[in-house]
Amino acid sequence: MPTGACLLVCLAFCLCTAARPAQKGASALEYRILVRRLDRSQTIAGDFDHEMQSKPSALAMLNRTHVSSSADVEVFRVSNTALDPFEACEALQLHNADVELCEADQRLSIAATSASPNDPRYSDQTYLANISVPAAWRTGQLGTASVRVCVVDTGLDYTHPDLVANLWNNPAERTGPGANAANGYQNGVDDDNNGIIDDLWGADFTDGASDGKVEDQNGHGTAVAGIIGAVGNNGQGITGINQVASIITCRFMDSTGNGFASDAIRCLDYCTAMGAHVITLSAGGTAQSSALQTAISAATARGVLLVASAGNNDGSDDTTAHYPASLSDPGIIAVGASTSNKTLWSGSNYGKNTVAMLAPGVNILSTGLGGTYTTTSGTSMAAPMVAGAAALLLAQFAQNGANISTQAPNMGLARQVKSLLLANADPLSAADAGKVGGGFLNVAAALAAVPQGGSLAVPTQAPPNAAAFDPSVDAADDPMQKSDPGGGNAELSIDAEHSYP
Ligand SMILES: [Ca+2]
Ligand SMILES: [Ca+2]
Ligand SMILES: [Ca+2]
Repeated sequence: MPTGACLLVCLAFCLCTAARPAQKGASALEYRILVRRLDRSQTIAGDFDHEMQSKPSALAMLNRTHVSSSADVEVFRVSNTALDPFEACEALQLHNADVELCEADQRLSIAATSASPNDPRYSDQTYLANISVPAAWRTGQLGTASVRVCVVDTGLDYTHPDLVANLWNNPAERTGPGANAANGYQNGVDDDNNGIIDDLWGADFTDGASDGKVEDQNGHGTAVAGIIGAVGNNGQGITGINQVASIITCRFMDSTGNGFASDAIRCLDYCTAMGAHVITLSAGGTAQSSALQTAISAATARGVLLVASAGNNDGSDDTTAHYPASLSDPGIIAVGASTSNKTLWSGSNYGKNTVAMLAPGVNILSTGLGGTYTTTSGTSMAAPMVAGAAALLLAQFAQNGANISTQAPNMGLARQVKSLLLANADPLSAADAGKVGGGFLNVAAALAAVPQGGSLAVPTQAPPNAAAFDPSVDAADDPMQKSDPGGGNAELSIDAEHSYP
């Protein structure tokens, strides 16, 4: 084993197995550094301790977390009592001739979150003010990594610099035997025994796959994720509704934005097993799947809120079903898209019994593939607004003392979140109110209504989706159902209007 590798193992071991022998009065700095070097296949070979002999505490851990594709840098997590990022980089470059660049990851030098985030394109995210997110942030609630949102979609650009810090990282897979920086923490072993090998950021079930290859080949899932939880106040790009988040990804749709219900079902099971509180599914199809309904019911029975897009056919989900938005389940919240004027967007589906509320869905700026940013329209972008709002509310529930565990039957949690979002929505115009069950998303109003002490009152009034679509009415007239190529395995497609590069 090369000296450098030994050192890395030793340093990681020391940190993992024993409390750091803290220096008097010193507490460990936690930060990340970005490194670009000529040959990433090798571990860093320099003697970190050499220059630090005079320091009371050497670099305790140099742990590569991921590689950024757009900037071509590796990201290392550092825990140290003596060195600041500048000194750590100085030492690295002194002893490693191939280190071209080393700098502090920006998050350290700036406050982690702020009610006035410094993200340069925040001013282009006018939809945030539209749904009163800044007012919600001013209460001090900016999101938390202890609430998990699972994005069931086309995958994720998991190296996007404006997403990485807010992505769930499967701890069991990351620390499995032999998982290290050199192999990208992929040891070829299912370390948490959940059936998926090396599911570091989530799972891929596209076309019957069962692996951890969640890379987004479409861009849709990456845009959805950014709305929910792009890293806030990190000096780059945009901010999510949750400036801090924990986003799990589950990929079931391919590069064309299409996938099978059977694969979506496996995603629902996976998200639930991984402890998701909110699942967002910005996709739909017109063919009914009772298996999909069963999987959703299993998730919502544990308190998981499923946020679904209403669809972009300018039609009623009450009369022509759009699954899963039209499914009958009180733990589903189906979202239609509005314009920036809080009116129903002309392309959005609607339905008094099925579509619970509206959120912005036109020209929505979010994260794109390859570390870029992109603008997309459709109910696909409206649904993650509500999912993001739900996550922020759950963060407040937790702060107020509620048990937000989804590990036991806890149906009241999803119902309560849904109820708060609906009860505190802005009223719609008379014309729109005739087409949509609830109002327009108001995050600040809903957040302010989260009860103190964590008491959960199950709403007595039946919300939209309690009755929802009756498939016996017109399923026989549904052309998609008649021609379902999957032999009962319904197909789902993204609900977005965008051509991705
Ligand atoms: Ca696994
Ligand atoms: Ca593994
Ligand atoms: Ca940002």
